[in-house]
Amino acid sequence: MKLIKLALVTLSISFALLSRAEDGSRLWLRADADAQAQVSANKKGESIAIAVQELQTQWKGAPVQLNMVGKTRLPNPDAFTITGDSRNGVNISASSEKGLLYGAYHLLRMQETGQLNGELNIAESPSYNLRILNHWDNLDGSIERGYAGQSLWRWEQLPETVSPRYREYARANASIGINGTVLNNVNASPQILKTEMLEKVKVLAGIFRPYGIKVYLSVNFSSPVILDGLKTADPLDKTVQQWWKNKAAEIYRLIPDFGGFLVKANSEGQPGPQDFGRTHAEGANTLADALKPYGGIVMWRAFVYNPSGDDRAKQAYLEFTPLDGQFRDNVIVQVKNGPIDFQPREPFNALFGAMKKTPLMPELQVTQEYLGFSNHLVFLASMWKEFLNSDTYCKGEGSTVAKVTDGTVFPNKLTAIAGVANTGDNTNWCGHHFAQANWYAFGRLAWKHQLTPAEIADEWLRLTFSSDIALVNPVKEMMLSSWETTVSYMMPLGLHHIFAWSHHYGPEPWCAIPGARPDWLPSYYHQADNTGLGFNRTTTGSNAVSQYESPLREILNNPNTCPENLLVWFHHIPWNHTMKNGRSFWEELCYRYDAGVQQVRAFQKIWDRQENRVDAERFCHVQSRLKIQSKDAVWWKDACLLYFQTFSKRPVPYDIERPVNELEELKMIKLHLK
Ligand code: BDP
Repeated sequence: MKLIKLALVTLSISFALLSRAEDGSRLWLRADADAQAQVSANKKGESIAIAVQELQTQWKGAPVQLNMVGKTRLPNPDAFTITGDSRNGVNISASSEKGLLYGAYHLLRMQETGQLNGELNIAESPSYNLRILNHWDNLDGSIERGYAGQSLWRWEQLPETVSPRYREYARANASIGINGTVLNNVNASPQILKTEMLEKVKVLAGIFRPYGIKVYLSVNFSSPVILDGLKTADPLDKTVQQWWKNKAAEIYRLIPDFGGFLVKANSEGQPGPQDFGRTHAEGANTLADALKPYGGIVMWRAFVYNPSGDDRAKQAYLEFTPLDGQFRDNVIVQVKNGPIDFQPREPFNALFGAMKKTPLMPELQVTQEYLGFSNHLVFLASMWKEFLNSDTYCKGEGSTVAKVTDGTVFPNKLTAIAGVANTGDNTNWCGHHFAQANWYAFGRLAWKHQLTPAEIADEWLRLTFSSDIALVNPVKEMMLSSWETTVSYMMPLGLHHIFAWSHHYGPEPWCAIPGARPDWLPSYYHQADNTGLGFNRTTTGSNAVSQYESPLREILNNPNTCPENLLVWFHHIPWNHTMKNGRSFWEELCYRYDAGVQQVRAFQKIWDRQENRVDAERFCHVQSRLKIQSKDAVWWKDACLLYFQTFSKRPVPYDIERPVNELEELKMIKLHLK
């Protein structure tokens, strides 16, 4: 008898543990679904039905009424108001179904993060009208720069078989306001536009539609030639124009609310209008004309540079500013936050503010191509806010990047922002549990760029882990310092692109591949020599500073006023240059690398203290990732300091941790990553 009892007890304990097991698959949507709220709506519809169902099962307050109101009251279709009292009766109003859905998710978020205290008086309208994820997913299921498994899209099973994750994906996005998704890689296979692929896209579009998400596709500029054997893809050729018109008609027959095209042209070997002596504007306009009758748009990327040219950081500006005013009104130019390429820290791209007659949309990278893949804990909201808050001075002080892209400074109707997704088919979606916070933060900032990283981290932690302040406070601090920490151990003081060849994971400042494009090698960027370190982009160098407005260009041009965190981005700094704190530049470099290492160690301590507040599965996962991050930070520090020391010929300050690796051994590390 005793034995049986014992067995039962053991069984129930393991059941309890099992039921507490957490694999991260529920993301930030973990509210219990056992509520029985009274919810009514003055209209019927697919999205309203979702809003009603979400509230019925999760809302624990007073009855909720969903009101569809006229456009005069709420002109932005995504906007909503929430009024009333959470204890007596709540009203959510919007002029579209989507708006009501966003209102429902907002109310639930308030409940789950403990922000309800009776009276409700909320009015929200999105910062950007289009809030889009870019998936760099290939048709064979692989993901370029993806670190969370294979693509979510099972092309080989579609259109017949539909994964349950498609709906979960749509729901997660809708809950944070994302309303568009580009399904395939910017290095686009022309095959995506074949009829049989479009039939598959149609199924995804149908699942995403009730969640307010439109589907877009990346297209290859040579599609007319490759798919249908046209003699040319010249955008001014009549047969080519007709081809795009026919293709658009075919797409819209299948997907009436199709969003449009994303195009990477004449960039890193992709075909484009310049192959035919045409401009980016001429290329974009041909596609835009085809989409125009259906309300579709073209997102034309400005990520362009070529090996023979000028300083890579200047090229997008040089190619695009002469075209300002030449694009159709359904074209928006998509510009990466920085002028090079999603580096750990970059100044903003000078195109922001410079294109006065063309709408621009920021492109952020949610996937951590240059920030430790899914091994390092890096909360990117801090980086994105620094970028969005950067002052372009294009219409005087206060013309921040956010304001020049959200319709405030320039009255553009088309406003948008894109994030390169970090999702894959891993159970926890993003590889690292904390990488989910970056997906979340992208959506939240796209919706409301005024939110602070602290507010976003706070919300996310409460939704994803717990509202226990003994967890929220220290872990939030860790998240908030994690980007700066990573910059410190990877590329402090404006260093950039000193990554290992091709995979961009570890350090290889010494990398030299015979015959390689110079602008794909670290020495192009760091310019280390016996006198100092850094790329001279001042008026005595490449003069990239002059692409910025005054007074910013003068501030950047002077090493004494240039922000120190961008010092060697803009200047070749002598090793003995005196920093603001009195240290020499070399010493400061050493201290920054060391600080990065020390901070990751501190993260490990913060996390270990959470053992009793986090389920074992997620706790151990994050703990083991932090170990990797800690080891990698030492690897970065030793590699960079030992290598740059061969130029500086100065000692590593004696009070910081000594190198534990030999430079020659570090140089032999070759990772076989993609
Ligand atoms: C770089 C990536 C490359 C992308 C390219 C792009 O290394 O894989 O194709 O950007 O954005 O960051 O087009």
